[in-house]
Amino acid sequence: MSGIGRIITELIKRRSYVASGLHKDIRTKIILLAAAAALAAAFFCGCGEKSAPEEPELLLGFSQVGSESAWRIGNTRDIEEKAEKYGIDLMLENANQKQENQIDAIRRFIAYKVDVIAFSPIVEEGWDNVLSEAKEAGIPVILVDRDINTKKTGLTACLIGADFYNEGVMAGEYLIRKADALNAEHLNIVEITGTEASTPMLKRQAGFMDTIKDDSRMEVLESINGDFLKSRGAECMRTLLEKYGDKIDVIYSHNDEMTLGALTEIENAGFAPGSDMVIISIDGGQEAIDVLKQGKINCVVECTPMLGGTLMETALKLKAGQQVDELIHPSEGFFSDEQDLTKLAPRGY
Ligand code: GYE
Repeated sequence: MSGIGRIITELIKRRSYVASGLHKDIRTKIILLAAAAALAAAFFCGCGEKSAPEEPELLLGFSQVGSESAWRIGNTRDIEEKAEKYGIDLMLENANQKQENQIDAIRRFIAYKVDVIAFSPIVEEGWDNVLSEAKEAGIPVILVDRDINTKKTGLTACLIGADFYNEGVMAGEYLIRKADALNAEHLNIVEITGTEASTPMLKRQAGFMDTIKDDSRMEVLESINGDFLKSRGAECMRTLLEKYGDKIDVIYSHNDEMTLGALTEIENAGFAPGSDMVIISIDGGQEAIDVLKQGKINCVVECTPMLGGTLMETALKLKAGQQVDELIHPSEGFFSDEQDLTKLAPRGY
């Protein structure tokens, strides 16, 4: 394609995406204006001349789950910042917690012929059709944060995200150490889980349960779905307190938001979180770490949302036709009342 042709196609591709939320007529006018501007620019720059070499470019479509937590907001911000840093054009869509919105977004990315598609699947099932469409269009797909479950092969290039099973193991191991430290004979545990059928929910539960299952001191009273939301965490805690009251010894919550929601309810019910009840959380956002330092949370397993740099590097490799690792886990630790946290650097989310 000629230089001018390429400029026009690119402009139409980009501008029409930006305008996709607008009325169709306005959109058409914007596209025509963009095309006319490109033509005029090409004319005044001197038609037959060789244009300056273009920067290597990449158009990345990313469908985010929503804005349900500090983790998620930090993750979105990091992806935006790293796209800017790597000179990558980012088409970012927020699915507001709905799988059908993610499917629609992926279809739009395919229609706009992005170079690479990335998304954080809200749940594991139900992606075969739309991902087969991306495969047919020849667009590589990167899974960010969460995994999918499929019998088909070759639908995705790789997964960049935390080892959620190991996070559950770290939570369970902390509890075993805590039981030793407390000389506990028996501990009644309640679990507030993340979004049903999502990878972090399934694996954080499995890692924790596998770790404590052979310890006869541990009894799980109930697992209840808090959907990773603060308001649901509070609701779940109210239900659990009404049902079990002071029988509850331990709360294992799959993210900081639900933990923070639950803490208010625990205090309202007259209990001291962190001493009357052991509180274990996951994510490690600043607010939860501050509460841990106050002694109201006992352990926070780290889950880093800073996946943007690896995402951009992987997308560039895929566009260049290079091999990428199928599974990339960031390294993660945990924070607890066993440690001196006075010198801990700001968390950044
Ligand atoms: O723990 C939670 C978020 O998928 C790791 O989703 C992510 C989880 C995170 O909303 O806070």
